[in-house]
Amino acid sequence: MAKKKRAAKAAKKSTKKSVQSAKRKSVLAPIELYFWPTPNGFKITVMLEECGLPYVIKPVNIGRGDQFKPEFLAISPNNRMPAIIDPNGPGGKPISVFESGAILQYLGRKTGKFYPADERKRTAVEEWLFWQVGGVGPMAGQAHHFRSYAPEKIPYAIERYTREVGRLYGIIDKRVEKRDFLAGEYSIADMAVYPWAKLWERQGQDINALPNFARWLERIKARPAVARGMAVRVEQPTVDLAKDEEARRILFGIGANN
Ligand SMILES: N[C@@H](CCC(=O)N[C@@H](CS)C(=O)NCC(=O)O)C(=O)O
Repeated sequence: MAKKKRAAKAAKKSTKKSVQSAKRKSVLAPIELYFWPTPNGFKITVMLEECGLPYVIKPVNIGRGDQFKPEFLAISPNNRMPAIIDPNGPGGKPISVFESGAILQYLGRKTGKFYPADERKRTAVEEWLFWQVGGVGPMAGQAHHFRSYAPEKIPYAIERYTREVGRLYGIIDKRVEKRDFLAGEYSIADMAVYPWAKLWERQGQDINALPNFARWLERIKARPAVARGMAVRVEQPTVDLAKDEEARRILFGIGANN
């Protein structure tokens, strides 16, 4: 009897151990980040670094058309990176997420970090997050396009997007005059704007006219996780759009889904 009891106890202990180890494994299973080193990609590497979440990079070479592959479209139907697969999503089951803003919110909810649960604070973060995804990203993207990549220099387009980016950075300059970060505390909204805003020079902006904006950039840059996130690269040659005609054709011309 004592022998039977001991055996049952040992079996229970071993089951508990393997459940614990399986749990540990699934908790530690890295998030797969579909990534290319661009401002939209860096938003997510910064957040993953800030949260200390394990992740693996799955390169999506957008200059070679990886974004049109069926396996990528299955998780990101808009043929844009970034996207993630979290093997340990809701209910312990995998989940995929596309759109950088949705990914930042998902990771913020998952970790309880940089996306406050308090409704007033959360609403403020969302205002500035959506302001980025609907404004800064598209406008700065068009500024890059017409200033650096368009086959002809179109003064109207260059002026329009350069002026619009200047207007948006002027809004940041006012916003951070009396607070450290866009929504008060450092949040996913700052992480969304920073990788674009740090490229102000390429967007034709004058930083001397934006002293609070410049200090806000420095505050974010000084964070070790930001430095790590912004340093992530892929083990493939990156594409120089200014010199690479094939990449320009794929990105700006006749891609399968454009
Ligand atoms: N709204 C998207 C934009 C993402 C985006 O534009 N990604 C670009 C690189 S920065 C891309 O994947 N481009 C591929 C293409 O244009 O085919 C987001 O915020 O995630």
